[in-house]
Amino acid sequence: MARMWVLLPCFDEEQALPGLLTRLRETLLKFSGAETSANVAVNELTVLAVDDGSRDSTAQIARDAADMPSAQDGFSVSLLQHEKNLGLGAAMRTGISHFLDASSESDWLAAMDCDGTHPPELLPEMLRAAHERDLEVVIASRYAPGGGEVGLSTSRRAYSRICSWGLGVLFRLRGVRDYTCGFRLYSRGALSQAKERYGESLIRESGFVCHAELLVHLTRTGARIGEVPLTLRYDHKLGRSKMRVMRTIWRYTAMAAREFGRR
Ligand SMILES: Nc1nc2c(ncn2[C@@H]2O[C@H](COP(=O)(O)OP(=O)(O)OP(=O)(O)O)[C@@H](O)[C@H]2O)c(=O)[nH]1
Ligand SMILES: [Mg+2]
Repeated sequence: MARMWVLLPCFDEEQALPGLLTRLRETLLKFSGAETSANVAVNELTVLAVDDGSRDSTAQIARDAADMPSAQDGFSVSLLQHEKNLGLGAAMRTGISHFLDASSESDWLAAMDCDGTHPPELLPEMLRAAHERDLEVVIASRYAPGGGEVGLSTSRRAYSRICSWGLGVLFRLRGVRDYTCGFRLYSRGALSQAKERYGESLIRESGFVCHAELLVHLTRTGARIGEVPLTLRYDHKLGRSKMRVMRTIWRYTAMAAREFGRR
């Protein structure tokens, strides 16, 4: 039996967080349900909510969920907090460090947006893919056959595709079509190996580019990466977008210049 940890980087997500926590609790039952074979059984799910200086009630919502008397169903919430906003990359760093300190060998770390666009119900399938295809990182991918996006503007759709295409041309990471989506499953082994090599530089980017940077570093430390199709539900997005498109394009360029050609 393994434990699934779910890292939620949260910044002003009071609208989406309560519904996502409910859906994650329900998803835990699916891991032990008939559709999951015995060797992928998960009996505990711990949410790591990393509140990054939110100005709304995000932290309070996570704290209330964390303070709930521990239920018998194996579901729990831990709140990690930055006093002020340090960015998505810093939240990923905090969550990954906590996971590596607190988890056991057979545990898995999932990371996902908590704005309502990533369906947590996909997690059992991601874990099954990891076991059946011997993967250490599973990307929920908009660009895998069967994946897609609903409710996204044409310009945002084009922007995401161009970023993934450009990173693909430069880095050619095996098994990767979607370089930028933050919905992924990581094995403990792959993360700890990458952390051992890169230390605090495992994630240097403070913004959205951290997801692509992490993939590049994981590949260089030998992680086996694959994808399962994701339908991104932008029509379910709650709260405002924090993505600053021009700044993110600039950071992709800077990260690519820094990493390209390195081994
Ligand atoms: N911890 C932390 N999380 C952040 C920050 N900015 C965004 N996030 C979280 O990162 C996830 C992705 O942010 P989004 O604003 O949805 O960005 P996106 O999915 O790339 O683009 P849109 O959905 O169009 O906004 C969400 O869970 C946000 O709460 C930040 O500064 N710190
Ligand atoms: Mg989003």
